[in-house]
Amino acid sequence: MTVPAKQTGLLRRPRASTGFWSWITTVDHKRIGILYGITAFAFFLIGGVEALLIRVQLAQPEATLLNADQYNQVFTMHGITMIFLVVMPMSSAFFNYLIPLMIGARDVAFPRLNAYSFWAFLFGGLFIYSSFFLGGAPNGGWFGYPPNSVTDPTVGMTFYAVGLIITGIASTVGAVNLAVTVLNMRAPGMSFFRMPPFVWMGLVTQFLLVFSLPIITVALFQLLFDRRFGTVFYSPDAGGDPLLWQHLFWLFGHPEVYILILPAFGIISDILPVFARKPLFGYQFVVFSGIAIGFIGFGVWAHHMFATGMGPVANTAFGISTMIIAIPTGVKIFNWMGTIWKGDIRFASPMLFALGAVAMFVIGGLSGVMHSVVPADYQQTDTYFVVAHFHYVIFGGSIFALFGAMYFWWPKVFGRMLSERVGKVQFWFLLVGFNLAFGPMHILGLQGMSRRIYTYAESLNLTAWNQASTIGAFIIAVSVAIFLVSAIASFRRPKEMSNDPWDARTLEWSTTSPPPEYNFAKTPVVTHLDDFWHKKYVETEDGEYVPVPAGGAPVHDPGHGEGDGDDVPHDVHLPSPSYYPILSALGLPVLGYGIVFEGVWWLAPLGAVILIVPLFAWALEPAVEPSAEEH
Ligand code: HEM
Ligand SMILES: [Cu+2]
Repeated sequence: MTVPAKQTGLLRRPRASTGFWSWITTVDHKRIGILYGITAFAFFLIGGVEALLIRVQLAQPEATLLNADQYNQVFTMHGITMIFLVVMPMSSAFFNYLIPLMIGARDVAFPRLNAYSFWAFLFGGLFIYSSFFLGGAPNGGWFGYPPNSVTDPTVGMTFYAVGLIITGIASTVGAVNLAVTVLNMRAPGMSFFRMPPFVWMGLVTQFLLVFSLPIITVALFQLLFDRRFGTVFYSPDAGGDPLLWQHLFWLFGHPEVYILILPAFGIISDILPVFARKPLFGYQFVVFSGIAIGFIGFGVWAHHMFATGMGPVANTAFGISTMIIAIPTGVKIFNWMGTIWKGDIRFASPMLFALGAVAMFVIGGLSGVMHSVVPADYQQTDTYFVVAHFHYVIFGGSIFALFGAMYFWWPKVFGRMLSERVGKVQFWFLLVGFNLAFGPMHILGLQGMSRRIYTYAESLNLTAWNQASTIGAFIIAVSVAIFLVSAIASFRRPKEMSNDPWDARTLEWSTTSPPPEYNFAKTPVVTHLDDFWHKKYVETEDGEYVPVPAGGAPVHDPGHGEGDGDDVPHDVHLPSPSYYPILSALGLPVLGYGIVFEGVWWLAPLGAVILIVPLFAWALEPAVEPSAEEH
């Protein structure tokens, strides 16, 4: 049906509901989630190639694949990519797709803002990567320590400052949007303590983002001003202080670590109960320990700075606060163990990856507690021991869990399964490759191999373990390739997945796979934690749960909105697609180039116009087409 022309914006309103333009202009949280996922996965492949370059360079002494300068760019871009362009947006992909479904909502609170955060993230990432072709990529490490990050004469670190400000804008508006969605859009009966753990951890993550990103943004502006406009915030010879950067950076950077890991905690807490066929053990503890981690995470930043000469009092205080944060983390691990304890466990792929994430995270967590012992950290800091530690945490914890999430929710998102057989093969390749790649780095670190060194002398006896590590990295690459092939192959299968292939517990499994555009034909009414599961199983007199109806077939509950074609409700008004989010986001990199390069300064005001004019048009454009009847 066509929409009568009541044009209020500057452009004719987009109409396409399929094809390329429908994806460009979409404001549907599910499509935005898919866009986030595909983009983050593409960056994961790029970051992975960079990792392989690093590992080939380090596989033998005196290697010459990369020179020192290229090596600096590659490891810096690898770190930036994995943190800001892979793990964060991959988590956003799942939050965007799942949070509205899990809380029984039709969309996020601000659908166009949601599209804006995706495009700003994509353009920010492309902007940073364009530096490779425009004078050199950032080369000062993902944490950009001054004075090097200020004095380096190439444009790389200017790209770093501007690019991270852009992706920071994307994350901030995305976080506000998702937080408001959870706080305001829950279905009737979905009280806070009936929310799935993934939603809870999502909420804590959004708060961490909202409170920590402004700090790094200020720090990045100061770095940018130092580099481009001659201020001296971080220049010691002119009265500035490089340690100021370290404090501001880690005041953001440590909470950031939890921004990377809390989504994984949520994923694990949702997957384990389904495959252990038991409710999550100690749900309230999982929630409160997540909140506690969020709070304490802001009080431990200086454990990244023990060796900077803060003095014994500060070192001790931050050492102790760091040990304390291990407590709520340990609580979670016990909850997970309690959940699988005596469970009726199915070792399906999502379960394998979730268990792998827990195991690897425990190893990374233990070496993290070792770092909180100040004298030990003096020895370990800036060696490969640290590199081993953080890969066990963010690769072991986050990436394993995110793969688990992909296997778990794939049938919901695409209506098709990923092959279980291939999934298990992929899991074992990842587990073996991962441990071979990063396990030896503990030893290399203790042998004194320094971090970020681009080559080493044969006489140091570091070669064997480095070779093992490189072989491990290639096994990881094989695992990722297996996933990619399996993902593509899944689209060869017919789209015929049932609503609830895993016998799961949360609301998203009550609607069709994939869900209709409006998610639920009728807004679900929630009466329990794990409400969907309680609709499938009833308690007998002796406290056992048995399926309704006998035989275990999932109940057909029309109340939860099976969207089979013509029962499409006519009173559901969904926000219409819009050009303005992508247009306005496009202004950000244009403005950025004008700031990075003096020669094209005029791009700055032009970018500002591209940024602002569509915002006004957006504000004047009604969110829902007044006469839309198509839905
Ligand atoms: C095939 C998998 C991977 C391999 C072989 C690998 C290897 C490495 C190596 C050798 C370094 C250089 C360490 C240094 O000199 O400081 C490094 C840095 C880093 N990696 Fe990875 N990595 C992999 C995957 C990941 C993933 C999945 C993440 C995050 C989720 C990640 C995050 C980082 C970070 C943050 C840095 C620090 C960069 C910097 O210091 O600027 N890596 N990686
Ligand atoms: Cu930290």
